[in-house]
Amino acid sequence: MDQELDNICRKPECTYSQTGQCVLNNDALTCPDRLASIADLVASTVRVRGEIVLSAPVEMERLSSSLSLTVNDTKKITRGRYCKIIGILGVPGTGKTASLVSLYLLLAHDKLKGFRFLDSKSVMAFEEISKGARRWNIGKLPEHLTAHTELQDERIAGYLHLRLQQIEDNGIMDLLLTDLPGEWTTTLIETNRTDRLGFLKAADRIWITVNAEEIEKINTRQYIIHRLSLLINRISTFLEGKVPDITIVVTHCDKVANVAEYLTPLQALASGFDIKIAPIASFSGNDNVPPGSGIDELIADLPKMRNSSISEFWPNADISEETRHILQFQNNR
Ligand SMILES: Nc1nc2c(ncn2[C@@H]2O[C@H](COP(=O)(O)OP(=O)(O)OP(=O)(O)O)[C@@H](O)[C@H]2O)c(=O)[nH]1
Ligand SMILES: [Mg+2]
Repeated sequence: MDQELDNICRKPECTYSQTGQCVLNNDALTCPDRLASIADLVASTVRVRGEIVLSAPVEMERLSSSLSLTVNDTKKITRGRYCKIIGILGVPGTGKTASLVSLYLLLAHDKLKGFRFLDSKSVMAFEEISKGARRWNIGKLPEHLTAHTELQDERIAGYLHLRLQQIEDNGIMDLLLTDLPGEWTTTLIETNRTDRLGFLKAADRIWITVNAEEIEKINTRQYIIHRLSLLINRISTFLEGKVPDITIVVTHCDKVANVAEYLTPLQALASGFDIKIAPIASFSGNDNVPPGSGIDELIADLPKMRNSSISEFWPNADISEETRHILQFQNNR
């Protein structure tokens, strides 16, 4: 504090030099007890005010008010940081949102094998979609633990963000996962509608959810498999051969035994990319299958990127914009 201002008042208890306020509420410039000249006081006050003003707060990332992240929001996260984009497709009710809820709840309870939660820029969105599952106390599993997904803007994909750490080597991985309404997949299959699927061009992985119960039932099996093959072909055509690996995520595996054998013929559709099959049970009413089964394998498979030098979680080397698919996608919008 300025030495001059320690002696500006006749009263020893005066705290003007600390607070800038007279304890007697006198105007500082006309106070009868002041010692310093008005000119000194004005000059010193300006200096003191300069000193006591707090430094500007560190600018925090501000994300839009919608719960999931917009492409613009993701720019703030992807700036200088490699994020893996996971595009999740699947017709309504096949368990896209449930898989995200299950992943989030496993992380929240520190039960995702091999990983720990570090951060999320979309906690509120995860909280929102997890509400139903949080209310479920052990007992009979309700038919619907998640609500049908609806977007604020029916044409723009929203993203959910997670930052995870792999326990084995402390590597950090940022994920941006879409939570889309199933109709986006239905219209891709039925009418080849692709205008709102541009984000797939930036995807590092595509998950396609399918309900194991519908594969198990003989009367729906062939129909579902046929539609899955149509979907994979549509994606492949849309992405003009630059297709990331696809994982067929077989949900509801708490309810039926393994149905993967019926899906393996679909792997023949992979040309220049891989098709993997991953059974999961996002929730479970079956004592023998813990809720969240298979989610850890799904996540552990993500760092294994095909044909990529970026196989480690968090590469130290700078990545040029040309090799960053999300940046290309953002720049081309
Ligand atoms: N038992 C069990 N139930 C599941 C599983 N996955 C999803 N469900 C149930 O199936 C319902 C539909 O799942 P959602 O995740 O909402 O389906 P979605 O694919 O997001 O559907 P849309 O948002 O309509 O496209 C949920 O309410 C869950 O109760 C699972 O692995 N096991
Ligand atoms: Mg949904």
